Amino acid sequence: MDEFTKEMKHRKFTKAIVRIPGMSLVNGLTTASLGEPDYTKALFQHEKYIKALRDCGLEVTILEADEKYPDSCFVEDVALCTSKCTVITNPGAGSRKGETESITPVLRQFFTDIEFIREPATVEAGDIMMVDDLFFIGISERTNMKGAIEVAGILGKYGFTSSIVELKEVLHLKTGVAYLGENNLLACGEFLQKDVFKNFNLIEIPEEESYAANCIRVNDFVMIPAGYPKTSKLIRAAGYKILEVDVSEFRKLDGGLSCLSLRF
Ligand code: CIR
Repeated sequence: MDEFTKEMKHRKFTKAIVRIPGMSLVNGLTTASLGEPDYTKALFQHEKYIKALRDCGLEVTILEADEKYPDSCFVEDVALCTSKCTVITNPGAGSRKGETESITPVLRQFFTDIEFIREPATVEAGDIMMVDDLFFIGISERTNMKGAIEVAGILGKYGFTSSIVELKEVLHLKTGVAYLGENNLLACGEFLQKDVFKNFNLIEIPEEESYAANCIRVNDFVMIPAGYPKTSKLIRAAGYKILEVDVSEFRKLDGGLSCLSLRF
């Protein structure tokens, strides 16, 4: 398939929202044993990330750091932005619940239809993967079944369909899978064997590069984390242009490329 056809078939994004990491970032939640993030380096990497989004053609809204919430730069988790509505989530992580308050007025500027997930339902949008009009919703330690059912109900109202996927090994669904478009799905670990993904053209990410399974297709490019040569080669071989961004400091907090922005 040529580049032109690819571009036409994939949802075009025009905007992104990011939040500058605060100094409290070093106290963010993590299961990784990679040490504390270097704040100065994280800020620098974040700037480059914004530049990459702009290079993909997006207009980027940059929110100020919020020191109260160490993980608040991972904006993806607090809202799901679709072509028709936005859903403000209710993060499963206790320390992240308050992050939704400050993102709501920002999203009101862009969306007329705003929906909310409320206790006892919990959802983090890192668990939601969009595949055109179909949304895969992961049940994880952060997104519970009630949350997944609520999101699916909301999406249904807007004409979208949903499919629920249980995950065991990783933090969020999109930690281990990424939809590139054109039926191509990057996957690693537990996701390689899941029935729900069997009709995709699976691009298997080798275990040693599993962090790079979290990539994002943004218009004509696939943004991928820097330092994963096998993944880079696989994505190029599938016909995509890539933009590499170093996010090593965010990896130390289990954060991937997708988590650092909302794209719509
Ligand atoms: C957390 O544990 O919530 C953050 N340290 C990382 C969030 C990563 N978000 C994502 O994968 N969507």
